[in-house]
Amino acid sequence: MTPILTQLADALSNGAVKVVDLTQPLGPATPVIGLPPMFAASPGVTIDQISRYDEKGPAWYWNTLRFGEHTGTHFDAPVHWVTGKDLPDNACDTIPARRFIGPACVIDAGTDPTSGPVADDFLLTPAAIESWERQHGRIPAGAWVLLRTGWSRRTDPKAFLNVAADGPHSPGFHADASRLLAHDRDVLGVGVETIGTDAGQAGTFDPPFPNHTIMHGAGKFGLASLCNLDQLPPTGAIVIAAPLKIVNGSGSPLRVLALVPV
Ligand code: 23J
Ligand code: MN
Repeated sequence: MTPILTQLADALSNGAVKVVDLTQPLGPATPVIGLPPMFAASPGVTIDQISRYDEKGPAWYWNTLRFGEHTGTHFDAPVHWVTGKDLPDNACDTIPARRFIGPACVIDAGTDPTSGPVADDFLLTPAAIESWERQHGRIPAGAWVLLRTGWSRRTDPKAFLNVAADGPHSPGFHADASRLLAHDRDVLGVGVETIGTDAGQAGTFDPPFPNHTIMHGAGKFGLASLCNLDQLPPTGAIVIAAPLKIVNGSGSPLRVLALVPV
């Protein structure tokens, strides 16, 4: 009997398992979330050169980075939200590393027969989750639930943020869907292709930003601005999403990798 990780190493080298990168590039062009003007804004990315094989460092190249914790493809820790502020192990440096890895359940918003094609204000409902489960099986405890909307195809930042006079419009979760996933399925967290894990209009919902409120209040995580979800099967992939070990960090840009059987 071949040891399980030797099997994995063999599968990676012979192509039976591929690695899919679910991460967007992080740079000055990375879009940042816009909040109503009474709230403080998160800065965009700046990358300043320290040296590049020059008089400031003749044999080395390196940069100074500046960005908000919640920039680009990033992780949301429970401490990010007021509902998760007093939970144990709720920050980037204290979450047990075991909780960064789990099976992926990929829910395609565009193929749900009851909702039709993905509208800008699409919300995943408990009924859509239960319909997915009838086809693919029950979402296991400790899963990453990834909402596939195709939103990452919006490469123009204006279309990606999709801000109208009444605020941003982008898909997300109905509050009852977040409750089902966090409380009844005990997921690790949810991942989305949009700028944040709440719908664009979620500031107007009851409660405001219900996915953040419910997920983080239950000690669950978020993954925002994912891409390449179309390369994942509905079940069968493993997702690794480990944030930087920022002391008391509320979140972090990260590299999100999926191991996918071919
Ligand atoms: C702060 C306030 C509202 C939201 C967010 C941050 C995020 O989406 C985030 O990146 O966590 S909706
Ligand atoms: Mn965030």
